Amino acid sequence: MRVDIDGGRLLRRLEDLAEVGAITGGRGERGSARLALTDADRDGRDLVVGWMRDLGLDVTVDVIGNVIAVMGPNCGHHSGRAPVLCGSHIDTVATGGRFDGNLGVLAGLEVIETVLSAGLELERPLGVAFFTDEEGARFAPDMLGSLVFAGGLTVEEAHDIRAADPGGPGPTVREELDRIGYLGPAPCPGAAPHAFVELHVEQGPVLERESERIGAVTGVQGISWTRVTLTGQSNHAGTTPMSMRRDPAAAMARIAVFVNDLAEEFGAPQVATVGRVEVHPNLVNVVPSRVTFTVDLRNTDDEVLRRAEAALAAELGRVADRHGVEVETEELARFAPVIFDEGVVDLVESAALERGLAVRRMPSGAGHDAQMLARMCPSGMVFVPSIGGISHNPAELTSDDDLVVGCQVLCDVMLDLVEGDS
Ligand code: HGY
Ligand code: MN
Ligand code: MN
Repeated sequence: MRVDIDGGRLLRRLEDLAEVGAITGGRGERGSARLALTDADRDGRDLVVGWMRDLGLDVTVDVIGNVIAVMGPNCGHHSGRAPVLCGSHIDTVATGGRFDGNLGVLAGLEVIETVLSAGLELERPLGVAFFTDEEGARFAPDMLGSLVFAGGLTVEEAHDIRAADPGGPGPTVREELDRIGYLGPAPCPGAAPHAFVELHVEQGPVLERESERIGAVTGVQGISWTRVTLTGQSNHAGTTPMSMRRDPAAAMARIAVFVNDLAEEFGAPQVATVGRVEVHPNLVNVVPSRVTFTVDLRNTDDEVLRRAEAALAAELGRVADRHGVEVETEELARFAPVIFDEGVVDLVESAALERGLAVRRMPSGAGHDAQMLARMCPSGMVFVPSIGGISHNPAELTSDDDLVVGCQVLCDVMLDLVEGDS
């Protein structure tokens, strides 16, 4: 079964949502800042839930704030069967683009509106979801909402996570869900969908470099987030001889270089990032007393990722000894690589080819909610190119044509998943 989506309507909704928490980049690029469970996230949620309700969808909010909207009797669907679900997230990093996550949710809405307007009679319903705190930038780990939905973390544990706000720790997930009005009644783990598909911008350089339009995503690489706290002794920057110092900033710098060199030595796809650094007391003429920083390590091969983690742990011990500082580490996220359902990957590839679109099978460098839904049902993803491979940056950009064809492929795959029923 095939039906053509309304690309203009999709693009308009993307623009409207981008205005919520709108920011501009260094060169005037337009992005969005809607950190999880902030007022901006609430406003974005309210806008999208309004669109879901306008379509007559059955909208449920669960205990971790995930919002699932499914075709039901109010829009003429009566099968009551498990839905073919799509979706992603609408929370962003603080310097977010307009498409990361948002595309997958609004494309899902577009697919459903197209199917309803065409009056298609389906064997099972379509649904679209947005999951809480996919980014993990404010509340670690990332993909928090879909992890709880899939039963990978208890609601209680998730509710107690505190915000890594400046001068934090900040409020808990539960307090913030309650404050923004999204502490919902629906239980987690949630009901398993029949299948799940996520459309997402690639956020990397591959599709653009290879001049392909669609990525049939084969899986997601492993993710390891560690928060490291090094404690030394604050002292006078002018009077303290180097031999007397216990300087955690110098130690942190050595670790940052170490993980960068490690990734280069291991080679692609190993990556390493020190993305967040907090120095105390952060003053020009004071040897710091404490430095807290994060290390993000990723690899498609879990065994290699474990070697990288072990190398980091060993180096932390050596550098701590050298600088006379204490080390504390906390695991913020640890997800093994995920392989998507071969049948869904095949459907993405064949739907793209049927539309005459150059397509490639490829792993995802970024984490996504689909990797958590893969614990519950056959799941997969559709990628569209990111111009310049840039993301987590207001400069994130995908052409209108690619946004629209991505949505069309999502529509085709979802209808194939409905029809592929036994
Ligand atoms: O960290 C990630 O890969 C995703 O953006 N949450
Ligand atoms: Mn994303
Ligand atoms: Mn992201």
